[in-house]
Amino acid sequence: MLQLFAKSLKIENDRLLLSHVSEEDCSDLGDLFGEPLPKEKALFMIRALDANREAGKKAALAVRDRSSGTAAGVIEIWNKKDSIEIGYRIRPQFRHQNYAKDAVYLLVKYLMEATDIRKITADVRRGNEWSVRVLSHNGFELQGGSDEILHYAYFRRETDASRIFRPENGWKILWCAGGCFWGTEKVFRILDGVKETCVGYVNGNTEHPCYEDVSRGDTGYKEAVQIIYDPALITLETLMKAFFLCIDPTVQNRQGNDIGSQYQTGVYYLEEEDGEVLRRIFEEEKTKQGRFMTELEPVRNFQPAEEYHQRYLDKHPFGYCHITKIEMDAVRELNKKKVNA
Ligand code: MHO
Repeated sequence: MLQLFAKSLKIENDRLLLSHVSEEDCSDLGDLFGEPLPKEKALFMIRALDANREAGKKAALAVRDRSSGTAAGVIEIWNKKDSIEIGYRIRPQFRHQNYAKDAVYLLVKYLMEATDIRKITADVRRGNEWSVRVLSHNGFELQGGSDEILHYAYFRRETDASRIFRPENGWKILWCAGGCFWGTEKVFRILDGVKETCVGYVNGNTEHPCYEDVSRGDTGYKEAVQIIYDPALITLETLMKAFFLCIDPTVQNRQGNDIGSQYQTGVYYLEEEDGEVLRRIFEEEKTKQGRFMTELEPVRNFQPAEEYHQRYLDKHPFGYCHITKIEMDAVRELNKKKVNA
């Protein structure tokens, strides 16, 4: 696990400053640049970086391996007009240990908590699969590019419940957590009357979760699919039939091979009238099981997941899916039954 030299990083007038240098930073920076680094020289370097950043150029931030204390790499930061751009260099011996992933994770988290920056951009040379993985695992999305360069961007995530999408035209909305959301989304897209789906993180306790956060299992977020449906074409009862055909409600914080609180099953609703119908359905389901662990709650917040998770199994037909073909076929059968039947 890495640690940011957060003490060297200050916010002044909404700008990032690397103004303070401790003895400890000096040896880490020296180690990183491969030479002993006296405090004066470190300060000079940092001032130069600050001046560069002030001039709209770049600043840098070192990251250190917490257990060995060794400097692992440097993150460079460029201030831009409406965003911040980052780059990073990680020492070769740390490249195979997810350090860059951790470094970018910490930096994004730090910037989102300590500043009101809304967008972070990063460019990657085409073919640099390693960096593409680091960025996409941290919620960066591909924005375009040229023959040589790919442009990635991270957008500030909003989780305020008041921002929850409210469909119009009489369509309705519901969130279902059925374990890994790749398979759950596929299930609901089978059903006639489901107009739109979006995978994401539901009812958690942090401000701007990304996949990395949620995978750590301590945010309270569940992987879920947001379902927008036409109630004239499909009822809540049918949606719940599909849901219970595919989940195992007897286990907690787990579905199939996936274990962790992000895999907890649950149904989350917006309107109290839906809550009433759902409670009735849940009571009936409970009588079918010896143990019943599936949650039913009003929705508090929902954060759409990164683009690469959306319709994942369409993008990767042989990708991981915890729901079997037999279950998918049983869901497909529901389309043949009449609405309200
Ligand atoms: N077992 C899968 C789960 C992915 S899911 C989006 C994996 O570890 O990749 O949680």
